Amino acid sequence: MSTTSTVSPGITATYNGLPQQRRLVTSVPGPRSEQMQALKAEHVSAGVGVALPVFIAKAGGGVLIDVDGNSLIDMGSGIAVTTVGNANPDVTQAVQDQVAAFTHTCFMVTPYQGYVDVCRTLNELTPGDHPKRSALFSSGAEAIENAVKIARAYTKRTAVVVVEHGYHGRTNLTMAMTAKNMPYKQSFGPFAPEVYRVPVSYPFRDRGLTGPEVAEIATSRIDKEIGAGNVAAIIMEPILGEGGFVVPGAGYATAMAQYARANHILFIADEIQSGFCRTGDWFASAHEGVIPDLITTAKGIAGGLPLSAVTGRAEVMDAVHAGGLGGTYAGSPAACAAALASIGWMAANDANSLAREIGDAMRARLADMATRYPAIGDIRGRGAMMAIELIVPGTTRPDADLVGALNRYCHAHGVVTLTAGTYGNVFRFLPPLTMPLPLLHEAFDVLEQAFAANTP
Ligand code: PLZ
Repeated sequence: MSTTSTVSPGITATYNGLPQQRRLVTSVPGPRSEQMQALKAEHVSAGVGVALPVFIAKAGGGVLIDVDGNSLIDMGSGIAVTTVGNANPDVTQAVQDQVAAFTHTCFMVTPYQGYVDVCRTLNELTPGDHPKRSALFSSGAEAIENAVKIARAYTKRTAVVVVEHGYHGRTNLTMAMTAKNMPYKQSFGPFAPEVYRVPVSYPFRDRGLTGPEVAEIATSRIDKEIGAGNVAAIIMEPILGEGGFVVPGAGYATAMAQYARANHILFIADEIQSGFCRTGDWFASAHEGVIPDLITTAKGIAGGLPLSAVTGRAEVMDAVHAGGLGGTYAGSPAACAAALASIGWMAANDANSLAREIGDAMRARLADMATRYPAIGDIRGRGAMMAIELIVPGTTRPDADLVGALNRYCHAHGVVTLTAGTYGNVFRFLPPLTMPLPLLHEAFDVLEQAFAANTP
């Protein structure tokens, strides 16, 4: 094993006592992580993969500390979850207070105030000032499942329209709604019926078509192949997350929402990845001024505790019979306490400005790199949700191998990065909003070195 020794130059900040620096004291993964990885292979289903087999002991600010003592820069936030920072002190305090008082009652048996407070907060924060209601669940997929249940109960229709490159989860219904086969769907069918997929605006690959032009193709497809009168809901991510941070062309979401309204179809925004200040607004729907009928949230809502929600028009949310929505752990007291603390932190710290500042820094670094590395075909995203799509220079042919090589380089050099995209050729950046800017720049220095080492 080769021992490397890399320490960030001149970074003195700490977060929760953790020095905010990249520090490598072993190879990555180190020997302890390798031992743990062997245990994992022995005891954990092979179906559960890991992107980087480095076992984590502590985290906070902009770093993950592994069991070998390496300090890695966190450019993923556990897939857009720890937006307020890992082990954010406000969140840990609120959770500790809550679990010391009671851990669980089941809201459907004997309720508690935290659940109601989270719903009220969501009703206030989400786009639109119409009367709203919310319901809480545990995972993103569960929120999507429930949004579909609610939409079907309200409209008394069954068809659900989703878009190409969309991702909505791994349960049976949400697998059907997710576009990409590998690794999400392969060998897991049959899938839920009445799910239909239409084109989405993908400016980099649409050969000049505008957002409204792609929406026209999509809505005509709905008319001709499904029949608008059979459709309960159109569901889309305002920025496609797993699909590669595709930002649909201006006017696409608006046109889809208008078509939905004209045909008494509910328009549902899946903000599970894009919500809660990630894009520089509380919700990414706001960038287009779209007011969804229902909105699903999870991930960044609760600083790392499992919580998800469906929020929407009161008359829609109340159309379900009493007892029709729930779940043993849905809206658990600890997760509700974490959500209230996280949202409170976002409001008190102007998290949207932090996201925009981080986004501006990332976009500038990536634009600069694009002048030297023509494999960067597209730079896109909003706020602290930014990505590059890599192609064979001079074409739009996806270069997934290069993304893989860059990803391995970043991991080996102490930067935790994530990939994405239907073609596997997107490199995405989702730092926590507590990331110190010098550390963010260091992560991009490493990325630049990765390009230099892996391109001609
Ligand atoms: N909708 C928009 O991004 C989760 C998936 C990670 P769950 N995305 C990360 C993986 O490989 O499983 C996601 C999302 C959008 C729904 C979901 C599903 O959320 O909490 O993972 O169920």
